[in-house]
Amino acid sequence: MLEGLRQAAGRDGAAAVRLGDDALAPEELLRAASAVAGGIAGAPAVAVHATPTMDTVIVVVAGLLANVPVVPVPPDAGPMERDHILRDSAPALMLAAKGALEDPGALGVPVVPVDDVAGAETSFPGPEPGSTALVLYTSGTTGRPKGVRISHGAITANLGALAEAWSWTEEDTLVHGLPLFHVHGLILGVLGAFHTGSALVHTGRPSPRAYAAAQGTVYFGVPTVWSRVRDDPESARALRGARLLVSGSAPLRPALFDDVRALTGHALLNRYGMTETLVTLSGRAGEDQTPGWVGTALPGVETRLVAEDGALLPHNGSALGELEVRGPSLFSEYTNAPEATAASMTADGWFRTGDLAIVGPGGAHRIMGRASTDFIKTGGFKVSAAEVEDALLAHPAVREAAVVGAPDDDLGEQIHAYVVADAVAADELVNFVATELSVHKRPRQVNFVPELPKNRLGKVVKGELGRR
Ligand code: MLC
Ligand code: AMP
Repeated sequence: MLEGLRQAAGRDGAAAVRLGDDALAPEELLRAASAVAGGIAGAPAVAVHATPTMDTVIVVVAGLLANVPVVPVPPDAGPMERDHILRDSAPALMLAAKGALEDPGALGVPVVPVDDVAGAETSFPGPEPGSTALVLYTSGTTGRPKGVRISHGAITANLGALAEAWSWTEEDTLVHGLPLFHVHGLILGVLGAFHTGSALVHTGRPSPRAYAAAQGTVYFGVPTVWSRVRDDPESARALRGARLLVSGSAPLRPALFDDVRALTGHALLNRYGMTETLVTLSGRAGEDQTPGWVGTALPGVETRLVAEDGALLPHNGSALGELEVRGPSLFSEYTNAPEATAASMTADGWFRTGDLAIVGPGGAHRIMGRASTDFIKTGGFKVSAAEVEDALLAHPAVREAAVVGAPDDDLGEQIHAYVVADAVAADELVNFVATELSVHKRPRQVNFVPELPKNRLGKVVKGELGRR
């Protein structure tokens, strides 16, 4: 998976890997990473405080070299979320830039500055394809995020398929500013560049101006990023010289697709993925992109539609069912949750995505919604309603809480909370969640209600929230 980076290191004039204001030549990055690899070799896992910086990239590459699973921890994760991740993944240590963490002693894991772990450069045998490369945390329908173990083989297979689908080569310069603790920004957005050998410019944050200034050939964004590019026409027009603009991680509205095409001259290529499956469906570079659709299965991927009674549905462009996928890029298991792993898959290896889809006779897929209202996609981040409800309930003034996703032009969905509470300001609850969990999990609106609508079994009827 680091083939492209290794080849770039041997090439005269290969572009530096850029993260914000930091740049390292490919050979310098490999040298720094193999020194860290020497220091972490043999650890069962290491965590990294996953800021969008070169340090994070060095630690991830070091883990790949030393065959040590890396657990990227969202840098803004508050105590409730971070403690869960660290307890669940049990890393030997957490690597972080010097001074990056306020109270490292409180974490229950030794925190070591990335510079201090560097040992002698060491060379390692290649990893077994089935061994875990990364453990990424993703929100499920239940309270706490689940650790998704992703193997070296799954990543390599997916990046190979994407390179083919997107004609992605060492001639490209990939630009994005997505977080380095999820599939999109880290696996596609960093390891994808290292697999293909393309140059990489990470803009720190995905701002339209930074995208415009970067002069790349391939750009990645979640729909919220593209909606902000659309709202900054000058920056949007600067992307006309690019080769490919890719959208993923959340539904892309046809109106946004049209607006971006009018400004940039590019039809956004949509692709569909999940932390547990990596990217499974995608448009192809050089072919027509159909707004509202997410493309066809990548090489090696199979899909099927399943009705509520378990019957298989036809791919006729109208039958709607749950999408199941199978292929080489599926995750290995959830950490410490064999029941959840078993429930997510059929005995013959089909993963239940929880997304509702239709499939056209030519194999094009359209995502129509999802089977559960228990999670929210906001700005491309998946957020468990239950996790936010638990955080709200941890506030002493809150007696009951229910959280839903409300449609929003910019974020796709916004987190709205309905709470039964003693006197407390909405802002205080928003800040409480932003501090205990990650900032993007905070409610954007808090509605105080005298009671929550419930059915006869006492379960909150979320469909009735907001209607009263
Ligand atoms: C605001 N801020 C607060 C706050 N309110 N901080 C603390 N407490 C509060 N109450 C601060 C934040 O810290 C941040 O500061 C700033 O306000 C903006 O935060 P935000 O408003 O939450 O961010 P926003 O602008 O809405 O973010 C939009 C976005 C982001 C597009 C940049 O949503 C994003 O990065 N999305 C990408 C998600 C992603 O990568 N998903 C892929 C999942 S993988 P500061 O200083 O930081 O600016 C997957 C699989 C697949 O789905 O197929 O890809
Ligand atoms: P995550 O767990 O963060 O990996 O989110 C995966 C979910 O994001 C999928 O199950 C879908 O609901 C959604 N998703 C990802 N890509 C797309 C896309 N291109 N269009 C619509 N939804 C998407």
